[in-house]
Amino acid sequence: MNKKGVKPPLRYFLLFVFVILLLGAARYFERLTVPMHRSFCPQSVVTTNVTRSASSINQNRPALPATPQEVLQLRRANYEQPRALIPPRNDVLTVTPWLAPIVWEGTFDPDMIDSMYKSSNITIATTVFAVGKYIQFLRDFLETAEKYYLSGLRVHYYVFTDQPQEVPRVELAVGRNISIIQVPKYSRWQEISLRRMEIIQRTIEERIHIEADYIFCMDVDMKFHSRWGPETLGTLVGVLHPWYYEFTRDQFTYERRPESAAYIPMEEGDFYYMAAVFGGSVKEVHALTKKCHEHLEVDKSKDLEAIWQEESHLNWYLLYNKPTKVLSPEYLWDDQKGGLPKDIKVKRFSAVIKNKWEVRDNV
Ligand SMILES: [Mn+2]
Repeated sequence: MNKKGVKPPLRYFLLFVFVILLLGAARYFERLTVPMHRSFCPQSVVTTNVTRSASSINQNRPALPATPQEVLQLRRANYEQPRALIPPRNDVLTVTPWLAPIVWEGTFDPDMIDSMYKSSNITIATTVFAVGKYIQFLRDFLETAEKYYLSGLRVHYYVFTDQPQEVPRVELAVGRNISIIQVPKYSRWQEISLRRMEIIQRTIEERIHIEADYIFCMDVDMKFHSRWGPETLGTLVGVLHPWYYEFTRDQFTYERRPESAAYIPMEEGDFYYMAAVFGGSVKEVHALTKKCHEHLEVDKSKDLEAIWQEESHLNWYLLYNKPTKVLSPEYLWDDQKGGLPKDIKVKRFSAVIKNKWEVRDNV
């Protein structure tokens, strides 16, 4: 018997067990610390970034509106593969010569677009003018917008009216709100149209540049009929006029008098855009409304009024400042055109049929 009472083989065995336990413990602590370190660090960096950018969007907005983030992320998802040699539509133009997409049904994946914008944290300002008898269109506009317009995104409506008390109460979805802004009533509808650019410009400077990332300026005598999604968002957005998209440039009703600031010569022009909708980043729409307002003033000082008021100036602007996205007439139809031709697969937004003698104080 050994004095210490432990036989040498057993001592070696215990030493062996001790070493094994030590190695195991080392492994265990390594697993606890190293991978945690690896995964925790980058995550914390990402989290800080997200927090910082989110708070800078909400609180520290620059004095001039910034261009919204154009690169959006899409997590792993199943969707139809885009094929380089198979165009989704071959009956319509889907891209301009300056490479801006023209948005038609069938050219985009609505589910993909929705999931890309779902967590983008953006607000879209939407202006409408409900002045004089045009207030009667506001309820339908808002109710159908709540059904189809940029669903699931934050929308801030700015209703300009001479009768704030007549603005209908429409139930708004979460994340959507409405501001009512009083404007004077003008005697001629052309004057309302002429003043619109100035009022939008001023409201962007006063508050919209803080309150939104994108903006759409819309006519109120309109209704939504189906999806108007974030596929419409872009830096500068124009919409093809439903009555002119088949015409050649010499047939467009551009302003043709060289004395006007809206003048476009016969041999120039891409499309005829309808002023019932224009939009883009707050910064670009600010530049647009400022320039159009300036040109409207220049014309006014010469006692000139462009043939289609602000629409003529909008067309001048979009000819020399190319839109980054063009919306097809699906996004701006006219109910007076009757049934849809075969190139228009869906009516998303349209001008309601109205009796001009009933809604206008002058015809
Ligand atoms: Mn209209």
